[in-house]
Amino acid sequence: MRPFEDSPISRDGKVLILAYDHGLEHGPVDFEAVPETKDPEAVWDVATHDAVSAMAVQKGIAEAFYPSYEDDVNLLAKLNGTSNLWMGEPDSAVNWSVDYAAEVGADAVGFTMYGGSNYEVEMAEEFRDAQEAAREHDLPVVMWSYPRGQGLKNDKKPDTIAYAARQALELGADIAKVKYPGSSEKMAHAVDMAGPTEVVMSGGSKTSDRDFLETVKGAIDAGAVGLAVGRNVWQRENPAAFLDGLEAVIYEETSVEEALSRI
Ligand code: FBP
Repeated sequence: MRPFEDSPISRDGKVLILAYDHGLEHGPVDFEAVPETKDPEAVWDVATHDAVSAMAVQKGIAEAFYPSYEDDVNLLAKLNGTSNLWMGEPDSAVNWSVDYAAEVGADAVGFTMYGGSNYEVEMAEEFRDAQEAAREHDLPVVMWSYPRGQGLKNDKKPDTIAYAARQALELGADIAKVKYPGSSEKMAHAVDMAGPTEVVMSGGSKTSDRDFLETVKGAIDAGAVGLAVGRNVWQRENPAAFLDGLEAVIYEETSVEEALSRI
């Protein structure tokens, strides 16, 4: 395993993963705010922004578009994913193998883990196979660590999020992507529980420029190395301008006021 700072998806030890898999996870409804973003070709250009250290996509989008962007964008192959049409207990189909992702040019792999789901055991076993194959290819592993399922009434409880961060460490992820538990102090507890596994904040549904930047700043101040974000970039009229603001908060650790002035 490479030290995190040498990982292809780290920029000076920080990370901004731009996620473009919401068309699968949530469906076309997510494109309604800014319809141009339904076109994958248009969004790859946004991913060439300096702030973006990796673009997370599913197999079909990678196969169709990554050959044209491999010199300019780091590919994070999101290995599993499920549509919002699935009504069962949380689960996520493994849609491509690590070997195939590496062939397509992946610089890292991502995997959703629903701790607490009735399918947790099967998902952990699938994660084991993916994590060990990723080690063979020297690819960093990002776990979307989302406790979710019939036994969990509140997946944003600070203790639940700290547990999610810990689960990512124990199962061998290099980076844990967790929800923001509501304050910088509570996020710091999750970062603490993750030990050597780095933590990034999960974006979530769209909020105002200021609210989102304040949340990201809270995560960075807590020791998170960055952010994995989809809707809070794609559902803005000018995604590149908002990335300027995120770049300031994440990489330069500026104030929110300063970041807002760059948008
Ligand atoms: P968002 O910032 O829009 O939440 O997207 C980031 C992401 O990780 C995507 O990869 C994925 O589509 C989404 O979160 C899934 O999260 P959830 O199931 O909570 O909506």
